[in-house]
Amino acid sequence: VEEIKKELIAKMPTKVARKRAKSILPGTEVGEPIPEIQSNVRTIPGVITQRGCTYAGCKGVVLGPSRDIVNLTHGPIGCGFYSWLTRRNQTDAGPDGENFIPYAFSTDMTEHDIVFGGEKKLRAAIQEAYDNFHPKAISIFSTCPVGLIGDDIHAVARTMQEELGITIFANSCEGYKGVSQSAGHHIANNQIMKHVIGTKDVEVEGKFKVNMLGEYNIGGDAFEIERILEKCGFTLVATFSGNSTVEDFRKAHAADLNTVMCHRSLNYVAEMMETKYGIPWIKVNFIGAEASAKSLRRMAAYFEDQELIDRTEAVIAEELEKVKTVVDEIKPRTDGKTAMLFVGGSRAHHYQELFKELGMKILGAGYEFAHRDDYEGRHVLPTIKIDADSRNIEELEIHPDPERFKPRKTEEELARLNEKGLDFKGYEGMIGGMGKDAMVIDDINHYETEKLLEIYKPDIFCAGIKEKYIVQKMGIPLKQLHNYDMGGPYAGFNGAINWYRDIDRMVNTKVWNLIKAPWQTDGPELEATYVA
Ligand code: CFM
Ligand code: HCA
Repeated sequence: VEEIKKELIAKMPTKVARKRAKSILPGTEVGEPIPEIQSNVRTIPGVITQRGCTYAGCKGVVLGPSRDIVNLTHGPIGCGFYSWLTRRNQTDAGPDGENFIPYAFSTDMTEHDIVFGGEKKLRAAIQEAYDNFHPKAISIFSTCPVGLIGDDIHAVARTMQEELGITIFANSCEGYKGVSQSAGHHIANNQIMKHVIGTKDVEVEGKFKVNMLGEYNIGGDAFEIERILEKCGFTLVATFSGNSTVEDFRKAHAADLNTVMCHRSLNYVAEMMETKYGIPWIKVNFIGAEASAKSLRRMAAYFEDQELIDRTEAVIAEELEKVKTVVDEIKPRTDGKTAMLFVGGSRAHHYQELFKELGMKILGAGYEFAHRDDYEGRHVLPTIKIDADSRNIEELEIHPDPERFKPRKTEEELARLNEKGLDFKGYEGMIGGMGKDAMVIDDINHYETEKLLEIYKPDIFCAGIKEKYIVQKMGIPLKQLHNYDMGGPYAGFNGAINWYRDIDRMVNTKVWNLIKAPWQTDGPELEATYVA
């Protein structure tokens, strides 16, 4: 790995090479000390990154999947248009339910508004959305120019909320606000925490009430998780934010356990909800059949109810049997094949489970915008240095809610359950256990991607739409781990089966190697010589 790392950075200018070197390192064996990796820092200007912007993380990722909130982009039309429906999150509003996901709401800011201010236009847009749809809530997102001209979107939200009598809140999530999407997650989650969660006190039926945090229903993942939870006997109060409604968010404080799926995008929400309402949280992972079974067992153990535990075991046994039949059929064809995954802030780790179930080897992996805890484990949180960019993102000060704070378990109960493997507030990072032969790279850039492909020639590469066609032109199949191409769900047990079948097809087809790009057969269309 060290040799390959040298080769990766060899042609970079010295300063760039020095910076990139801190974001590239080998994995470690289980139990070995985990080295520090540089992450959540600015991408080097001029480098082609996989990352997106803060607005994308705020509007596209966190609030976008909520179906009955009108998500209104305040900015030039491109921002709203290009973030329209691209993330493949699904929702089940039923035949008459409100579903605004297919719409793209925008104030369509123009030069005139940039010069004279856009607040009037924003007010008019909120009024128009209200008149046309009478939504329960409207959420406003500012894009880059709004921050530059200083429109006070929060003041507009406040006055319009008073006027219209519905929930209206704003997110100052200008694209440049943070170094990546991750800042946008934080901005959105803070506003949901401030304006929505805990705003409706109702009795929620059910003995075993849970929330699912960090599950966005890409390709229908949340539907599969809902199916499994219901079968086991859990009551899902709210999912943040796949297949969700604003009413679910409002009563989320009624749950007795928070389960966190994508910890990158909201581990701090779980923490804030524990402080404010007394709900403990555990990390779960429903990517991978074994990981799903383990998560369900821990969830059942938390409630300490024998009937729930037995029923959960029965569901796991039944589901794993289906899974095993498919693995037995497919694994002989995928065993020993190799994969690389460079995506997001949690999937590059979660999906290693599914590859391992097929006997495949991970040559390298990395996140786009994760923080050190996602690589090294949650225990490093106190040692993470807060830089100017992180300081830009508001940290809410949360106190126990005077009426609603109710510890679900005593300290002794929590300690006892922890000993049983519940591991409250814990999660492991990606590096530990990847093995010293594997490469870990944060915020991989395009040049490094091409080099890695040349060196390793993996049987499959996982990334996003910007990488897909370039990788395939190099003769290597690419699986999109963001939108799943047209596949999925991949979560839970049925999802695992879908995954095995799709990956089997992809690593065993020879089509990408048979195709030659025109410049590989006929030579380049244009030729030139560089004269210094
Ligand atoms: Fe969490 Fe996500 Fe991801 Fe993420 Fe994303 Fe996504 Fe992703 Mo694309 S919230 S960190 S910001 S799991 S949109 S559903 S696929 S990069 S790995
Ligand atoms: C985002 C959304 C994205 C992009 C996916 C991709 C998603 O980061 O703004 O680059 O293919 O999952 O849709 O991550």
